[in-house]
Amino acid sequence: MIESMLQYADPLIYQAIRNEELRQAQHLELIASENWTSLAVREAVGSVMTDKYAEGYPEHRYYGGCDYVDVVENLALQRVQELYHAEHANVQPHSGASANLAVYFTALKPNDRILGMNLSHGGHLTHGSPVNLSGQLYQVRSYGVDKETERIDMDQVRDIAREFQPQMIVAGASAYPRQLDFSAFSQIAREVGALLMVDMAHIAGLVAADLHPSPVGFADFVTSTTHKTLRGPRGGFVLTKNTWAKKVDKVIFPGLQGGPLMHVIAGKAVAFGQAMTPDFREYQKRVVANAKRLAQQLQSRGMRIVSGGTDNHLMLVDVKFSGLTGAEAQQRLQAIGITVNKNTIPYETEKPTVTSGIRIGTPQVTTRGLGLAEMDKLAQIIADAIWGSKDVGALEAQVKQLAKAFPLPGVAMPND
Ligand code: DSN
Repeated sequence: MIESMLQYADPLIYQAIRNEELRQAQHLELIASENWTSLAVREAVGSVMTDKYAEGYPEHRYYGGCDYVDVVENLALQRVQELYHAEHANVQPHSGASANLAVYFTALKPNDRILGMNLSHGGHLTHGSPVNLSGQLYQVRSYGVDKETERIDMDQVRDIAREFQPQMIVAGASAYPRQLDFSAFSQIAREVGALLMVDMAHIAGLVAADLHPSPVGFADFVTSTTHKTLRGPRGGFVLTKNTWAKKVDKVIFPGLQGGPLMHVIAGKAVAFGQAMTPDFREYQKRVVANAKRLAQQLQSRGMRIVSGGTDNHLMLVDVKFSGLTGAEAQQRLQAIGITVNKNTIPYETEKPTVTSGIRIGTPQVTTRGLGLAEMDKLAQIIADAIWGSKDVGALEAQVKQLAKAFPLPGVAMPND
């Protein structure tokens, strides 16, 4: 029994996984935080490394038999440090949220003050939202984007920081289409005596490819996930200077986590290795070029793009003018085979479950090979769906055709 393949051992789970694979292959996935991992990454994640307990760190484990997991974790550490020119790394955080919590627990005391980006302006739950532990353990103030430019107003950040005197400033976003000025954040942090944490989860791939300025060197702590633009397995990591190394390692284990997910760390190591290649840099260039083109084309079809465009892999589309809410637009696109998520826009007037916008990202469709010509096509399909100006069946057929022309690597498709 234990050696039988999933298909026979558990047909229900097998079928659900197969259905998900086909869903991803037959639809166009435009969720900005998703991607399509390489077969090599998935092979590592699906390997025997999942069976091994390895509490501790390489060469200092609480269990025997750790020779090969040590090889894997050491390679992951060397690679991520080289990739981002970091003094110290920890690749054990199970997620970006755990990585952020680890930094807070490393550098702050309960009731300390943190200044992070407003969630509804593009920030993240773990940057001080009241529904997250970060908003419950610490006093929080937030900065946002300017009403006119819809870009972060660094003067506002400085003013709030001077008044609030935070112990930590958090930079980084999950729905911000513009470049982040880490140098300015770091100057403000120094001026008010705060530490700077940059959560680069969304842009980690762009930073690795030198297409976005790196926070390393400006920030005391850099956190990230591995599965967004970076195209690795689902997980997190922390980068820091040597001065914080011991403390952050201790907070992650034994402070917050138990046994590291060695299979995921193996996948991270593979992804970090892939991110060092010229191919990866070319891929990231295409991700950004595709996002810019899609944003321009949507604009030319009457859509309002928050801040007027994008510098990175994502854009926010304000769908209010079409008479739809974000939730309705998401639903309408879903019906024709395009997956996006509803998203608040700056100065949002709707509930987070409704919203006035959708967030669109190009990492996954770029991995499957869509280029500028396809962005033009996609913009036409999305705009027609949102304006309700074309037959749903016809739009669905166009999406199917695009998806078929750009198969996901390694997916066996059923015969038509
Ligand atoms: N859920 C992620 C995103 O979609 O951006 C952030 O954690």
